[in-house]
Amino acid sequence: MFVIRPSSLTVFFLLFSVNLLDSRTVMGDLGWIAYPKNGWEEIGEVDENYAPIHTYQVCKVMEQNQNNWLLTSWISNEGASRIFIELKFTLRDCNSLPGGLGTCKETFNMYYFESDDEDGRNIKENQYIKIDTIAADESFTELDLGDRVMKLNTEVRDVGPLTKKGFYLAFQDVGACIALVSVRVYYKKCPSVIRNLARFPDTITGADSSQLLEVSGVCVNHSVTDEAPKMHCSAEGEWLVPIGKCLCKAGYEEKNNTCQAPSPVSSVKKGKITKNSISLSWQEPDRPNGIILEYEIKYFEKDQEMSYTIIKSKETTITADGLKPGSAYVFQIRARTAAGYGGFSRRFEFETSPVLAASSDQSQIPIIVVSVTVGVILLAVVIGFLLSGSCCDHGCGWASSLRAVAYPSLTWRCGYSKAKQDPEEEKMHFHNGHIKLPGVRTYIDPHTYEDPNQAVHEFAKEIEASCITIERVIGAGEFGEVCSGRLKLQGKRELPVAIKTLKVGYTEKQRRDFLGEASIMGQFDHPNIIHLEGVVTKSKPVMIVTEYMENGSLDTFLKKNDGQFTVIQLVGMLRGIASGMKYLSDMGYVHRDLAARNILINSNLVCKVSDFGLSRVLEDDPEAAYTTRGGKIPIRWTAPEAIAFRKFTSASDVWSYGIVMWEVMSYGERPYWEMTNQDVIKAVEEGYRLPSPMDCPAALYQLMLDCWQKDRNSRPKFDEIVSMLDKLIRNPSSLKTLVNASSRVSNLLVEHSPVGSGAYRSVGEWLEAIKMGRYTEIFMENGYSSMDAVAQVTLEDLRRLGVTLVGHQKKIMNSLQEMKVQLVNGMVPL
Ligand code: ACK
Repeated sequence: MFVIRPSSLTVFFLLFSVNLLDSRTVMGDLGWIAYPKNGWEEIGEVDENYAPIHTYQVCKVMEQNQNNWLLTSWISNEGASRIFIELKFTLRDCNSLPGGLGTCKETFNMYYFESDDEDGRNIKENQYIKIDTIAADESFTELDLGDRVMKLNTEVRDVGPLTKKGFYLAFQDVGACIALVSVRVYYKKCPSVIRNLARFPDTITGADSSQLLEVSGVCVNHSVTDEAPKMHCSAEGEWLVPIGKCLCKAGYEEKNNTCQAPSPVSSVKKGKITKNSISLSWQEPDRPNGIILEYEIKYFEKDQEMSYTIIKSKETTITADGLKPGSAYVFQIRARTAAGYGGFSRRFEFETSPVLAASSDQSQIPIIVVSVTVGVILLAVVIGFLLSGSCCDHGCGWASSLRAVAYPSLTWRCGYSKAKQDPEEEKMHFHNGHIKLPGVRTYIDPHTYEDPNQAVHEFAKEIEASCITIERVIGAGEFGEVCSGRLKLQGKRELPVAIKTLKVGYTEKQRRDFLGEASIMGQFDHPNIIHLEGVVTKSKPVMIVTEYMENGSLDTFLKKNDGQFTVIQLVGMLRGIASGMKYLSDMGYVHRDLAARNILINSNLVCKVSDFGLSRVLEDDPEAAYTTRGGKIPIRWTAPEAIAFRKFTSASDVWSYGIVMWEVMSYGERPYWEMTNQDVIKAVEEGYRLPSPMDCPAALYQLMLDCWQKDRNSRPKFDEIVSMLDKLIRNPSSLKTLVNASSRVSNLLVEHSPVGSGAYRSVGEWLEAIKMGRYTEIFMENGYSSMDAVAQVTLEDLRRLGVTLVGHQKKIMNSLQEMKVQLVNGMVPL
């Protein structure tokens, strides 16, 4: 059976449980034993289908010293080390039994005994281990009996770790009136899934109720590991915290969690052969798996594989010319559909015609002539190629010539249009693998392009506006509205997308800056970086189209869902952000505006870094403020050296990451609350740091403090942060130690000082001001009658005083911190 967990947070995970025993579905004898024989008895009832209902009852409420046992038969645990037992039973209310009150009980006990086989059946009752005393939520009375309404109770208990192959259960009655209607024994598992192109097997949950099992995924067919794929199977049978991914192999494209592509061309025939050319024809692959858009024909002179030529053709015939006479050539062909390239065919070998010798003594002449001619042709090809690679009209350099050869000229109705080339066929030459298609691993600053339009088309695909359906406006960006909608490219499934638009009447600079973001984003390919689908520049409005993130920006999302996630889920979010940042820093890209508002989160709670800009980076951020040196900087998120002398590096991104950690763990609280930017700069310079958020695991707060080291070289690197978070996720008990409440406050305050020097005249006034006036009396009665006394209040004190609502605790503790911060800032010399 499976249950879909209902959730307003749109976290859809299938939770699986597997029955080891369900007394309701056993058709024959259950084989359970009652001892003594006159204790528990089976009631021989049948349901409407005449199937037996195995109900056991006992009701010795008038007799003293009852000790009635009901032992199940042996139950295999099928390898599970934690099992769950669900009991359904009715229980008689003792008060409704006149005369039975003295001896009548309203509970019974459940036990278990582990054994590898059925031999354990004869063991003594005192060898059984008690699981729990079971009481009814609702007991029934005489009246209910009259109405024939029996109140059925359901109780679930779990047992683990189990170390043997199976176990017995036992139910002990000590004088109650019970009918045990059903017993279901099950274990939980995380069901097999495919995530990020990796297959994760059915996984039985761990023995410990808080244990997360790290499970490695196996890449689906035609895909290879990018970062080792892993997920964590929780004790509840949920898959959590996906890490890493597989990527479709070159020539395969991701579709519905698989990598599908056309099958190889299997039959290739030679046509006309001359001394310099070979014509070929072939048949469409047996399984095209889509519409074939073109074929790629790779050929090289036999034994010269390092120097090959590629021809692209939309037809199933080609002629390879410019070949050496009398030489063997190897050909391989592959087809491309919208899903990408299929595999290459096997190698087909054909030979050009030899040059016939006129006479024996002149036999060397044609060979020399041919050799010289071929040499000259080859030289011309090489020179031509080198020239085309290095000499570009517009000074665009190597990259653009590469693009011209690498991108075929294909235009289709709803698709991408790319650089123009020879219409039907085109040729590329490769030598020693010099022309390498994708795989740019270093970030290229679009500023290095003289023509920004060229940069955007280098890194972003042009989408035709007709492929986009705009559905609604979801927000406002610096350059225009942000909308949600759908993108349907030919041969691809429709995708939900976010669409940033450039408002009408833009200046050339605005257009450049707007598209600059796409030029940057288009260079990244990582599960924790927002994915660019493409741009619309050929029609108006100009648009940037990205993947759609259902839950929007992380700060708003966390504020809306305050307190609703487990620590592991929060750490999962942080791990994703750190992994995206590691990728960016490996690429040499410094973000400069890393903050929860610039992280987007999808329905699976996967976080992705977004908001990549050029000069406008910080102009568009409402948090960014002008510094004395004229730049605009989001002070609360920025490392001191970046504020002071604009030293932005991956290490300053690490500082910002620490602030994001703080935002996440405090569910979107504003860093440094309402302190002014100037006060924040001063406090940080003086060595003050944000205090730990409430209920924050000590290990995470320590990591934040490490990110906020003054010396940027002492801060951890993003790869270290990822490893550290992975370790915590693997070992969730390490997250159980929380920063204790009293040290939380003092972390920010190097010096402790009384709070009440002026801001509020009385405790009542303070509590009223923060709308917590209802607690004034309690505070006063418990000795917190002055602001000085209030300064010492800890979270434990609040709980003791009866402030049990987490929201109220937060409000009071945060207000105390704020007052202390203000006081300390007042003491810091300007
Ligand atoms: O918090 P939000 O809902 O998430 O409001 C802002 C708004 O647009 C202006 O930036 C939302 N937004 C931006 N990019 C995306 C995206 N790729 N998917 C979903 N929402 C987005 C953001």
